[in-house]
Amino acid sequence: MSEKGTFYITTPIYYPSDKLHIGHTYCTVATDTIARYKRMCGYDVMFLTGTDEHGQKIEEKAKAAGMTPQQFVDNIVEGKGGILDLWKLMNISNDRFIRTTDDYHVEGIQRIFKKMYDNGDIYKGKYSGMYCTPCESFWTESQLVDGKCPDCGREVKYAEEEAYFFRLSKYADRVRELLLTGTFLEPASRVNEMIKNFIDPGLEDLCVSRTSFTWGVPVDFDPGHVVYVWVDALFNYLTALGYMNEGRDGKEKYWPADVHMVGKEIVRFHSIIWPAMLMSVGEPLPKKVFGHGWLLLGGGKMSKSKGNVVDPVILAERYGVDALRYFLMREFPLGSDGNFSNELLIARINSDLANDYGNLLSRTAAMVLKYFDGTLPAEREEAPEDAELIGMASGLREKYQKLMDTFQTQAALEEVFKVISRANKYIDENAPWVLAKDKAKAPRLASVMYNLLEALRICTCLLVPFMPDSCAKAFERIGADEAVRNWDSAAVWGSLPADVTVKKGDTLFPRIDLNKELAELEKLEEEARKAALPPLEIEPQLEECVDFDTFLKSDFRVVKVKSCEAVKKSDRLLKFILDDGTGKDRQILSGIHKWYKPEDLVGKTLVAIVNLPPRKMMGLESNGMLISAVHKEKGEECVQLIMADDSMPAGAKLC
Ligand code: ME8
Repeated sequence: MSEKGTFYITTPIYYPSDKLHIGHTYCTVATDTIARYKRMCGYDVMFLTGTDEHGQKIEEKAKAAGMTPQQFVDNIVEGKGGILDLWKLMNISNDRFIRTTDDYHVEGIQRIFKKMYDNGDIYKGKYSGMYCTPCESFWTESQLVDGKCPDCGREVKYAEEEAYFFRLSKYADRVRELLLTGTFLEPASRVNEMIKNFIDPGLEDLCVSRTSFTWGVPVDFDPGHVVYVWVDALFNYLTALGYMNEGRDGKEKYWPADVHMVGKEIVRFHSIIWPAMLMSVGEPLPKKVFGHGWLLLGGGKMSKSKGNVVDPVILAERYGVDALRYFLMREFPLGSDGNFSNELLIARINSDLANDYGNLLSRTAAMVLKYFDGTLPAEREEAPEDAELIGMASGLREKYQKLMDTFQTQAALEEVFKVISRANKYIDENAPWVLAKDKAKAPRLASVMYNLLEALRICTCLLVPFMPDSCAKAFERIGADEAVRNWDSAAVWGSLPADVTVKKGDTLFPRIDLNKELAELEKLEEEARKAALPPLEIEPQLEECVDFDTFLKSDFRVVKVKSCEAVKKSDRLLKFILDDGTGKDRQILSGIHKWYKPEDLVGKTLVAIVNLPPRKMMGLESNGMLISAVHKEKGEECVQLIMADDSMPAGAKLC
C-alpha cells in the first residue's frame, strides 16, 4: 500500500437508457480529475464507475426498441459509441467498471437483501402510492410538486402492490446526526435541504421490492419480487469490492469510500437511504458524499425527452478531449449549477488555452530555439524582477493542494492561470527580443528563458489531472523528463536541468474561429438531434372497426389536376381545379404547400373523396379532400399526395 494510504472515489452508476450527454460527462470528468490528482499525490486510488442497468424504465425502453433488456443495455454500454467508448474517448482513468447485471453483483445483492430481511430491517407489506417511472421512485402525496415528480417534474402514476419495505424510519435519528456532525455531506448547503425536506417531515419506511415488472435482481426467497433498483444500485459501491460475492476484491483495502461524487438530485439516496442501509448491514459509512450541481442548457436541465442534450463526442472530436475537460472544470464551480453554451466553451478555450497557456508555451520554446538553438547555456544572470514570478510559481502547489483537497477544482485552475498570466507579463517586461540583440546580455536572456520554462513546468505538473495528454506534450516541448513532471517536483523551483533542451512541436490548442464554429455546431447538433429521433413514425392503426356500409358511403374518385395555385395570404393552402369526370370543374383546397410547388402538380392524377360537405377556407369553397400519405421522419411531418397511374380515367370510383 502507498505511504499516503488509499483513496476510494466513485461516480454514480449511469442508467444506460440513452446515450450519455455532456452533463454525465461533467460528473465523470470531475471525478476523474480528482482521482488523477490523488494518484499524483501518491495515494493508492480506487476509482469506480459503471452502469445501473435494471428497472422498469429500461424494460420499457427495450420493449419499444424490440430488444430484450439485456440486449438493449449491452448495446448502450458496450456497443459502438456506447458508454465505454465515451469514457475511453474522454480519457477516464477508472480502475473498475461495474454493471449491475454482472453475475457477481446480482449474487451480492440477493445476499444483502436476505441479510437485511434476516436482521428484521426488511419486512413484507403493501405499497400504495405515487410512482415516477423515469426516476424509479415512489413519492408520498406531500412530496409531489404540483402533483408531479419533485425530481424530474414528470407525471407520476398510482401504484399498488405487495412489497417488501426497508425500516428507514428506524434510522432517522442516526442519519440526522450523521448529516449534522462533521462533513459527511458537502457542500454544506445540501445538509439543510436534506433535513428540511426529508428528515424533519419524518422518514417513512422505503418500498424495496416490485412485482409489476421483472427486469431486476430477483428476490431469491420470494419469486415474483425484484429488488428496488436503488437498493441494487447503491450497493454497487460495495459489491465492486467483493462485498458478499467472490467476483471482486478490495473491500478490506478500500472501504469505507473516501467520497461518492453524485449529482444534486440523487443526494437524498446517497446521504439518507445509503447510510441507513449500511447501518442495517453493519458496514462502516462512506467518509463523504459530494453533491455537485447540474450543467443546464438555456437555464433548464438537459434531457433527451426535451431534445436539448449536448453531445460530448462532437465537442471532444472538434476541439480536443483536453480542451473540453479543461472547460468543464474551469467554467463551473463543482457544487453549483452552471449554464452550458458553445459560446462559453469556445471563448474559454481561446482565452485560457490558445492565448494564455498555449501561447506561453509556444513563444517560450520558439525563443529558446531561436536564440540558443534549443539548449540553454550554463552562464546566467539573475535579476530582482524575477522574484515575483519565482515566488508565485514556487508557492503554487500549496495553494492548489488546499483547493483540490476540498474539490474546488475551478479555483485551483484559477490559481494556476494566475501564474501563467504572470509569466506572459514577465515576457513583456523583460523583452527577450531586445536582450537577444546584445551578445553581452546572453546570460540574462538565458535566465529569463529558464524562469519561463520553470514556471511552465510547475503549472503543467498541476494541470496534469485536468489535461493529461496535452500536459505530456507540453513537458516534451519544454524538455522536462519524467523525473520533473511529478507532484514532488511541482514544489521545487529549479528542477529543470540548467542546460535544458526544448523541442519543436505543433500548436497545442489552436485558436478557434468563434462565429464560424458556432454556426457549424448548430448545424451538427441539429443533425445529431434528428438522427437520434426514430427514423420513421407511422400512426398506429385504429382498433375500432367501421361497418362496411358506412365505409361504402365514402366516395373516392380518381381526379386530374387542371390547375393549381397558392391561395393568397395563406402559406399552407393550395387551390386545385380538378376534372372529376362529371364535366364540371371541382375546386378543392389542400394544406400541402409546404411539400409541393403548385406548378409541379398540374396534370397529375390524384385521389379525392368527393362527398364531404363543402367547407370554406380563406373565403374559398372546398368540395372534398385530396388523399395523402402522412408520416413523421426524424420528428418532421411528411405529406405525400397519393398519385394514381395516368391511364386511370377521371371519375373512376375507388372501391
Ligand atoms: O441517477 N449536469 O443515473 P443517471 C450534471 N443510476 N450532472 C448530470 C446532468 C447534468 N445536466 N445530468 C445527469 C442515476 N447528471 C442513477 C445513479 S448511483 C448508485 C445510481 C448526473 O444516469 C446526475 O446528477 O440518471 C447523476 O449524478 C449522474 O449524472 C447519473 O445520472
